[in-house]
Amino acid sequence: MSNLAILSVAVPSILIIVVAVFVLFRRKGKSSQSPKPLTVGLASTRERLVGRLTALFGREELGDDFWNELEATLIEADVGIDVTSQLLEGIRQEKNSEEVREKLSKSMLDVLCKAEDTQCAATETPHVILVVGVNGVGKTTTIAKLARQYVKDGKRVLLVAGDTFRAAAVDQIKIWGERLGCEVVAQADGADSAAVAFDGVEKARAKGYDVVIIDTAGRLHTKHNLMEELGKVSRVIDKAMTGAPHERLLILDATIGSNGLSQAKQFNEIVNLNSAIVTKLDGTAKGGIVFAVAGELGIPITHIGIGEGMDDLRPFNPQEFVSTILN
Ligand SMILES: Nc1nc2c(ncn2[C@@H]2O[C@H](COP(=O)(O)OP(=O)(O)O)[C@@H](O)[C@H]2O)c(=O)[nH]1
Ligand SMILES: [Mg+2]
Repeated sequence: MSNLAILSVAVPSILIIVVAVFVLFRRKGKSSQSPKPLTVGLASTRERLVGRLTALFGREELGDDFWNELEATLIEADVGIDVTSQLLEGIRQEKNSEEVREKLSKSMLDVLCKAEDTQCAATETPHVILVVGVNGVGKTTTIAKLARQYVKDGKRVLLVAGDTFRAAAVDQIKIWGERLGCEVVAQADGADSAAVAFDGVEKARAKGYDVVIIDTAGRLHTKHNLMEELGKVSRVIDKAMTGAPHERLLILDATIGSNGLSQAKQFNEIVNLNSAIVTKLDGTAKGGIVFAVAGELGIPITHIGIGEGMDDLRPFNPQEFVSTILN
């Protein structure tokens, strides 16, 4: 075969391959960039609640059965007993199911908005965020998702590998730092978590970072000494910058049920939580935990996690949340 013949076959083939690879990568990039709709992320909670409520609200008579079933539906969705009574208070005298539906949605919104009012605004620089929660709830991945949003907003973000309990945890946050282009403050595993946090905040102040996000070990809340250590981390950060950590953020896994609420209470006692992110709402029909956190503890929810993708962390919007799970 002459050189010309080889070239006439090879050049178009190479061109086709290059174009195919280009198209494939563009597609991949696009699909990972398009955020999942909330209706998809909350599909299980929505199906369960909408299904049961539609059947209930279709009834003519609003007798004891109706109220008992409405109460059970909310409790089974992890809204919690206290918040369920709070939601139904002032509605029980209603005779018309359409009115009940409207008032329920309004009181759900009230519970969320009341907590939302206490949301901490980033007024100081650097804005220091201490992230707490038990193992596996999604702390480190949520930190990466949050950091990415701050970076998109043009902020300089410093990550701190405060989970010094396991070497893998330090590596995990370093990898995220590299991917996101954020610097990571870390020491060898087994180092004192409070010392790493102190270094991180000092560095952020000296180098003019806008946001510092501190990862911590997912120690079990039942281990008293470990909770104490978390208290120490928080106090040491305040020494590095008075008033910090400004945001004491709890990451809560929606799939663990009512245990989540008792975890939240214990973390709250130690670090005085002022924000929460509920993750894995895509994996449960019990999205009512959001109301329990806001209503029982008064902790504002800043974001919700509805998937493993980088874009599956959404700023929490009470109005949108209530209308999605009820309609
Ligand atoms: N389905 C789903 N998975 C999540 C979500 N958030 C985190 N995860 C997953 O939860 C697992 C544990 O996350 P990791 O950040 O390592 O938890 P950590 O131990 O608290 O730091 C990982 O596989 C994450 O991808 C979410 O909103 N939805
Ligand atoms: Mg982690």
